[in-house]
Amino acid sequence: MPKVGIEPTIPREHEFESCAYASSATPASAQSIHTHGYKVKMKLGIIGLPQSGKTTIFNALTGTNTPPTASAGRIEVHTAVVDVPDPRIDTLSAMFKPRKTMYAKVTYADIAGLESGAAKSGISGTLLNQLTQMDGFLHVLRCFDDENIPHPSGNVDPERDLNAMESELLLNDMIAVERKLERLKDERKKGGTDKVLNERQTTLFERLFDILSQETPLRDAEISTEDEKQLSGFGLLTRKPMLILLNLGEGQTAPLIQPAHPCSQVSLQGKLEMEIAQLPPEDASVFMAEYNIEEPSLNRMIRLSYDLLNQQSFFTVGEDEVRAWTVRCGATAHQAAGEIHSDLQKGFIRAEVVTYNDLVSLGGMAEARAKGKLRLEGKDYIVQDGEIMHVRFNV
Ligand SMILES: Nc1nc2c(ncn2[C@@H]2O[C@H](COP(=O)(O)OP(=O)(O)OP(=O)(O)O)[C@@H](O)[C@H]2O)c(=O)[nH]1
Ligand SMILES: [Mg+2]
Repeated sequence: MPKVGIEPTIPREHEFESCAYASSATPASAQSIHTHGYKVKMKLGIIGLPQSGKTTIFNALTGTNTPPTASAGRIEVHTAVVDVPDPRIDTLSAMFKPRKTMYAKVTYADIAGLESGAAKSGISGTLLNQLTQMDGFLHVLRCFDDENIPHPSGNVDPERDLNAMESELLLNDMIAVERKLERLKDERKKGGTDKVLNERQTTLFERLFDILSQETPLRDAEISTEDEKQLSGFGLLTRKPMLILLNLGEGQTAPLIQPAHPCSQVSLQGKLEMEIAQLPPEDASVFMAEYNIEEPSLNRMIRLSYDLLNQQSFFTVGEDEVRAWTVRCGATAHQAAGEIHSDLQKGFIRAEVVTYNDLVSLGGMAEARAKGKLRLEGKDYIVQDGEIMHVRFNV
């Protein structure tokens, strides 16, 4: 049987890099977040008002201390590839004792603070360029009070801040949609363009404009897969999924936030989480035991980020490597194979599939096969979260 001889280049854990852009320049290079061979699939932009704790959260995610994101008229964006903690991977790794263990990954970008009510013309070009490239947002809401750290609006009020930011994003989308409608109108006047496409897009963007006029974010709108295609590359901000993160002070309980448009929420003590992340692992365990913390809340936040983007994991196991791969929910076995390697997709014959629970309770692939728990699935099989897959292929 052919062997899979792939050695993807993989980033170091928590690898991050920073890119600095002069605020006047169009950052063409901002398109790519290099991760040394690792395909960046999900980029979550950390957004929020100035001084809400974005960099603190970013530092908690990376266990580092990064410099500030805005200084002397420059906008800096720091990105980090972060492992998605998954106890299933830990168990599989203990079972197979592989040379390498790979978790699924999420990429976070620490983006400079957004001022609310910035300008009637919308968010500035450089910042907007960054935001449109994200697949979703982690919206940090300041809940901690600290008289030494002034709040840009004078006092702490997370619900107000949430609404202000939503309005900002909405306004920005309205401007973008309006401009698109104007361009479509110009095209119609000039003629010579694809009339059917123009009509289709005009209907779609007029509908989007109506939705936005009612102050409804586009993520709440029903948009057909066909129409969705028209929007790809358009970077509408309120279309992107958003996870709200309540950044609590030490010992503070999470306030009740009732967003006008529901979003997933998670709360954590950003500064405390950052301190834990910066400790050596032994000290972190002692610290967590003292504070009665079972697991850093950050882990929960990372898992929620992963779910937010409609992603799921399937696993490959062996002596060489135990690894979580990321596919969107609803992906087929054929697509999942392509995630591992294009040869596996091209030469796909069958996938051997076993559920995580069966594999763990039976103790190994051979045992699962003997008990008839290893299913043979074809190209169109819809992969389920947590399944272990072995692709048979021939190229
Ligand atoms: N007391 C307290 N201070 C915090 C907490 N989280 C963040 N801070 C402090 O608040 C200040 C701002 O935090 P940052 O993480 O730099 O905020 P930011 O959102 O990145 O700010 P900008 O990049 O300027 O928009 C820093 O001095 C942090 O130490 C918290 O939970 N409690
Ligand atoms: Mg910052």
